[in-house]
Amino acid sequence: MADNTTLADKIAALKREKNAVILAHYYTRPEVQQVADFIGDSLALSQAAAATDADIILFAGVYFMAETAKVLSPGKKVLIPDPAAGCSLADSCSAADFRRFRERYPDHKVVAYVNTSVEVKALTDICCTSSNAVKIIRALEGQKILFAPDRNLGDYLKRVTGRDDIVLWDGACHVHEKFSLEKILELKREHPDAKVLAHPECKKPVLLAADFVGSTAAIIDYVGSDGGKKYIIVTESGILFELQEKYPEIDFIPAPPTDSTCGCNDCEYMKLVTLPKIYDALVNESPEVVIDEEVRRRAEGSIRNMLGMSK
Ligand code: CIZ
Repeated sequence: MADNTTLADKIAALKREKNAVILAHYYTRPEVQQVADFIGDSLALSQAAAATDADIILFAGVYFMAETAKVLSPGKKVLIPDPAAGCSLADSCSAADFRRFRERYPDHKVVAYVNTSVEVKALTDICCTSSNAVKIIRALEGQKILFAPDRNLGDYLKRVTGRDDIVLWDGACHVHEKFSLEKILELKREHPDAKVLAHPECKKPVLLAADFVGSTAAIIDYVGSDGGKKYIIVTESGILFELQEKYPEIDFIPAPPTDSTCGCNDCEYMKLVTLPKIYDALVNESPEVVIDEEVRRRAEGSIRNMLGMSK
């Protein structure tokens, strides 16, 4: 069994040989982020997928992200190292249920978070990510809006934009829902000099206790511009790798989930992506993401609408 360093070298050689690019999400394992050509949130990764001239995109992330890359680059081979890397948000919103839900609001613009299946995106007018959701909702002033699938992000959007009338789907991210106000307050008592930075998929009481609320990219940027020395980070623990790489002199304290006395809050799906699986996927050029062309075409409209509004 090769060690991680050897595997990383082999992965680099395979990428060159096959003109492949690895896109990795901030929530993946540190050693996975280290072999990536591009690390980012789902917005930046979808922009990178749309722009790359590689023949193969290996998506180190969860399934809906790889699907988005395939939608934007249908002529390329898109590989997902572990197709079981799902998403509780995407799973909370089946296309059949969503279609029925949408039919109840025929005069509403349908805005769906990218954390949805390609079939749900095909039923959507405009996608959004946590990086651009506020901007997209604000751009729809005067129009009725249906937002899916994250009720916490949706509730946050209502508060920030003053749009109380947004109709919400009732889904949640199983990782962000596990943060509790009690644990955050405990950490604040232990570290009174630390600011709390939270992801908008967290529940309202957690967000109200935070000094800053933003996407992973926004949290990383905030630390860069804030000038603080200590932060309590309330999102999936994978982000700590990028934070520590970028700001080694700063102290980051990961917030634990409710059901733990210590440790980080991990997304088990993101952690399914490992170096051996990346290596195997590049060798075999499989598992590959395959999407029905009609569904892909319809989903592409909602993603391109988002990209157009995110410039
Ligand atoms: O949009 C993403 O990539 C997710 C899932 C989180 C974030 O805020 O970046």
